[in-house]
Amino acid sequence: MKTATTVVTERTVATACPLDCPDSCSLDVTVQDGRVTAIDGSHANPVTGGYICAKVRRFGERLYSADRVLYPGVRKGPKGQGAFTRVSWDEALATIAAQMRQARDRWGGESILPYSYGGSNGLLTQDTSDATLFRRLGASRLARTVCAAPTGAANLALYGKMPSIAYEDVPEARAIVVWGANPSASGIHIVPYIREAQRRGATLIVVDPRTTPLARQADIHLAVRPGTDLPVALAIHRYLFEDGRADQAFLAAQTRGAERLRERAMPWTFERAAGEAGIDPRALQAAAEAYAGATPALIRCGWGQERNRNGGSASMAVLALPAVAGKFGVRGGGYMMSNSATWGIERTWIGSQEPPTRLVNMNQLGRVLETADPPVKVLFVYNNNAAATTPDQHRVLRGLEREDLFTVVFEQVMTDTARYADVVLPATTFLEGYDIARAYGPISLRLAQPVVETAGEARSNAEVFGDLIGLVGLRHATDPVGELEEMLDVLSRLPDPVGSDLRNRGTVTPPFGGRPIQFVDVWPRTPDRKVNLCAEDLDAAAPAGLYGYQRDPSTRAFPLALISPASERSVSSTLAELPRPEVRLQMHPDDAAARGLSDGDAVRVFNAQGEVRCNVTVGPWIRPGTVSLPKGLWRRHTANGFTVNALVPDALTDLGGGACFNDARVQVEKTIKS
Ligand SMILES: Nc1nc2c(c(=O)[nH]1)N[C@H]1C(S)=C(S)[C@@H](COP(=O)(O)OP(=O)(O)OC[C@H]3O[C@@H](n4cnc5c(=O)[nH]c(N)nc54)[C@H](O)[C@@H]3O)O[C@H]1N2
Ligand SMILES: Nc1nc2c(c(=O)[nH]1)N[C@H]1C(S)=C(S)[C@@H](COP(=O)(O)OP(=O)(O)OC[C@H]3O[C@@H](n4cnc5c(=O)[nH]c(N)nc54)[C@H](O)[C@@H]3O)O[C@H]1N2
Ligand code: SF4
Ligand SMILES: [Mo]
Repeated sequence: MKTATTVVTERTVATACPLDCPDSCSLDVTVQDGRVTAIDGSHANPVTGGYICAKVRRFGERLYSADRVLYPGVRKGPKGQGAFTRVSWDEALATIAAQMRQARDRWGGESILPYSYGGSNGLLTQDTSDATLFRRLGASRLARTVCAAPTGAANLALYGKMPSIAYEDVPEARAIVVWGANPSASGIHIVPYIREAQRRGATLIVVDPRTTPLARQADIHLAVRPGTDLPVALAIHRYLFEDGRADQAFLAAQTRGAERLRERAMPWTFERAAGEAGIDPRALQAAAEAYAGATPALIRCGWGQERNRNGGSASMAVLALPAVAGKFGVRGGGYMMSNSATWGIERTWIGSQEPPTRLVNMNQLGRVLETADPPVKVLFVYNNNAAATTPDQHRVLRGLEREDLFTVVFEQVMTDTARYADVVLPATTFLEGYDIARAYGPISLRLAQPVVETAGEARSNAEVFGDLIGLVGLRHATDPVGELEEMLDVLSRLPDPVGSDLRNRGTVTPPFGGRPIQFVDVWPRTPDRKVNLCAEDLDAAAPAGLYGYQRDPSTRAFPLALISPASERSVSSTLAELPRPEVRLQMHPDDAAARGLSDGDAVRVFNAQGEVRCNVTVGPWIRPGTVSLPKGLWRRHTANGFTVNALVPDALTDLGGGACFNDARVQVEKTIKS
């Protein structure tokens, strides 16, 4: 007989969210009888302010979902079917080690391709023992370009990735330009600060093809055609130079290359740029005047404008605006881009020597799997869901279907990519292991610690890659063994007092109280400490030269620009597996009318590369000529099992080798029921 008493133990554990989101929230996780029952924001990180996004509040559902990978498995049945036979860790790892040794001996180390990106995005779960393993094997190197490559190249060239303005200083600004960012979904904790600035009278300008929540509340919304940010930003530069609004003293003292930037901006009058962007030239002029006339003025640059053929030069032109307009040197003035470089953390723990093996651009995975020589024989995917998140989905899937390819996928849940594995390995989540969460919006570093026991037989990256180093016979006596040792090793290699503070307090006091003023507290980290407005190497690398505009690739057959912005339902494809409302293509009423479409109709979105079948939602929140599907969908979310990346070309951006996610061209038509 059952007794009537149940003992419930409940505790709250403090940790941090390391997911690929700018905010890096501090969390309080409630655990009841060993299971996560609630996840909330805490006040440990002041920017978190006690609240978090709805998706991570649901992370517990992911921990215990039917999608979770619980045991190692080897494939049974055809690739992609997702059927696996459970095996022991020993057997799975021995198989992988044997495949890697064999590939290296027969085809050379470069036939092994590690494939990873943000995953948990922490400092421990990437570039630690994984890097050691693949370097020692002489594997192909991966250029991690799927995100932030063009903005990163721009921020590096201009400012040497100088720390950005803090969220807390946003309310000081009198003008705020939100350019290619939708923080209402992608980094929610900045939004109250922007609203506070507006309450204090700041002008808000939003540059985005969609009417995002902030665009709705903006004084000026420039709904540009995707890929036209470059002429728009250059027109503002032209105005600054031509109207005597450029800060000549600042330009002379703190910058190089201003004259060349001016020359390249000259052709772009407001009228011409607005024509290219499909916006009202008067609105563009008003935006330029509002920005030039306000002090402090702040630009929050996002990633939307980087993901097209002009994305590198566009990001350069946007980020160069505060230098030309003289907006630095005051609290709340300057720019915000990724703040991840603020701590100056070099990954010294993996040593500086990288073998000069071939460098594979991750945006061209499908192409590489089909055509590389020597061929890729072992693909090891971790911290990534390539089948859903990489351009040219059809080609990626064809590559993953290759019978002579041995694919390992190390995953928390049975993703679209994991279904293609020959061996699948279960990974821990950030609630089941250690990590170091580094924000890239606020300036914050925080320890994430295990909150609950691991589900099933899941293991951490540190443990698994550490074991594989041993199994392929490449262990050194000094290598850390296991997750905790790896963690302590990383902490011991971080500069003082970062490592010791993280160890002792779980966090670090950021420099300048986390609120640096640009050109007062922090300065460009370029070699000559100046802002390089027209870097020679980038000028040589860009196909049309730096600030050179490449025209819209629309054709009569495929006239609509397709974009795929971040969705509040997921972080990239992470958490997208949780139940969600039906996914729909967003379309402007004019485009719908021209195609005889009404809200809710079933459509095919197609181009020469592929097709996506889903329903359409028609409304004015997107500009005419542009359609939108969410980023991060799983194949199960559309009627035909393909997502937006089936339509995205694997072409690269002008700078940084980035992905052209927002540069697809498509046609849309009503699905004919058969
Ligand atoms: N909820 C949630 N949060 C996330 C993520 C997520 O997937 N979901 N992803 C995380 C990651 S990995 C990143 S990199 C960041 C991204 O953060 P954001 O930069 O905010 O993300 P996006 O939504 O990709 O792009 C922002 C906006 O750019 C617009 N846009 C598209 N094309 C263009 C263009 O050509 N020009 C201009 N001016 N705007 C354009 C889109 O309509 C969108 O509103 O967010 C992070 N945070
Ligand atoms: N169409 C389109 N596609 C896009 C974008 C877009 O704007 N449009 N945006 C791009 C951007 S900005 C980014 S950053 C990429 C992101 O693309 P991905 O790098 O593929 O990121 P996620 O989809 O979040 O997948 C990360 C996976 O890592 C797993 N993971 C997390 N932590 C760990 C761990 O500790 N160990 C292991 N082994 N696995 C772990 C998670 O379960 C998850 O499935 O997507 C890109 N794809
Ligand atoms: S995803 Fe972003 S907003 Fe959500 S909990 Fe993590 S850091 Fe905070
Ligand atoms: Mo990203």
